[in-house]
Amino acid sequence: MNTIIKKAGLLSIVFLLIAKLAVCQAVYPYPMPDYTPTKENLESREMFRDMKFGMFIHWGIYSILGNGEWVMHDRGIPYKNYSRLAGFFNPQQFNAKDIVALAKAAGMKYITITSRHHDGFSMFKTDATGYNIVDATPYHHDPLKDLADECHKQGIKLFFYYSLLDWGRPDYGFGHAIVNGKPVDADWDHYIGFMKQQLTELLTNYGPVAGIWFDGEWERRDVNWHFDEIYALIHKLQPAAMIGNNHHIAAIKGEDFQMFEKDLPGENTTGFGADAKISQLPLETCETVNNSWGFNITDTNYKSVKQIIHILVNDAGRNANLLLNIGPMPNGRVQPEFVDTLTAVGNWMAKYGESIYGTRGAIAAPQDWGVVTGKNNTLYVHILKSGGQPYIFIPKLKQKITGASLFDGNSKVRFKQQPEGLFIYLDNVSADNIDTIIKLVTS
Ligand code: FHN
Repeated sequence: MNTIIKKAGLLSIVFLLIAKLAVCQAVYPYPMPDYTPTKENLESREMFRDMKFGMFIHWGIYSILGNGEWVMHDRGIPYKNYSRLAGFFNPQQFNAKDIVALAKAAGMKYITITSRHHDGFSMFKTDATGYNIVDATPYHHDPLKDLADECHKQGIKLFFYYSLLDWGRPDYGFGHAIVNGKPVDADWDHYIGFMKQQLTELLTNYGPVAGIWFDGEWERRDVNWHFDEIYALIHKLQPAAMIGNNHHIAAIKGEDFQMFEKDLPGENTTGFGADAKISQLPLETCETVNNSWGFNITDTNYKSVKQIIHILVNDAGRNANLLLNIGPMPNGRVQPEFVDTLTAVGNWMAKYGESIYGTRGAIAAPQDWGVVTGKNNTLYVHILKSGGQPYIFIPKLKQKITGASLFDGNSKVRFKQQPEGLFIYLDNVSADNIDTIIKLVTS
């Protein structure tokens, strides 16, 4: 009898584990790579978690129109007319050294740049199409090469954003009906081959690439994207490179990180996150400084420095990175409003980065007042908002706390630990307008 109960118990544990895995990993109807992450890849994942803060760059010929990267689609500009923009794209003032220096000044550790967005224009030298910055513009130069060289020189990791969706290529067949997993009157197999050629170039010609950031899968859910071949190709060309796919669903086998667009992990303010169950992979939120990804000349809806720091801290507390976007202008420079904000965030990071970089979150559930991060035997309590009480409470803290002090000035802070959690008393704590950080020592 006992053995039967034990067996039943064991079976239900196995069942629960399978169910839990299923919740975190999306079931994809097409073949997926039989992928076991390599040692290099696992190291990249930890390094990614340590970095915490990156720069997203949306830049393309659309910047000329100053109305974001969706301008071709939103204004219904035919591909033929839109492609004329290439003829006058000449970003003489693009300076990779300055951009990388700006990222560093902001405290960012990596850059993710659009190599090709949904408009289909390749911002790098490619033999797969003439519709690229070297062959189709008067600039005749590859800015991604400059950026890669500069990133390698200045110790910044580089990821390439790559759009799966293409609004213009006939082989993609945008807007065509999908029958038997392929768009009709298009050449889907050719399109897959085209992407493989471009990804091979990106992972061969630019030195070590930290990862590929896919986007656009959501445009057609019912085709075979050949992720089994595409992901295997990337992992074969650069085993340390990480793969993320902004498909807004749970991670799929072969992916190495999971991103959340304009939401903290687990939130769904955008409507994208309904099916995006949080995986065990490294996590990332991508956000804009104003409301636009690509350069937008009328969007002055700038987030404050405090708002951005709060997103960054809230992400860290949830074990996620922040990838903060800038959309350079058509001349290649970054607008001064972004430079100011990034520099101010960088000043904060220079002072308080210890409580962010290299930490892990999800130590305690996020609270109304803020979050907890931690590394080694220190926990950092980030009080972002006053709860109106002379104390804060961290429920169910597993670690035994032996000391508490204010990050600024190191003065001792009173606390009381009991089975339900930890009380931290704020009577002698002068609140910081952005983030009051209390350091806890664990035994
Ligand atoms: O459509 C894109 C959009 O232009 C932008 O690139 C963002 C960045 O996360 N992603 C897509 C929408 O999910």
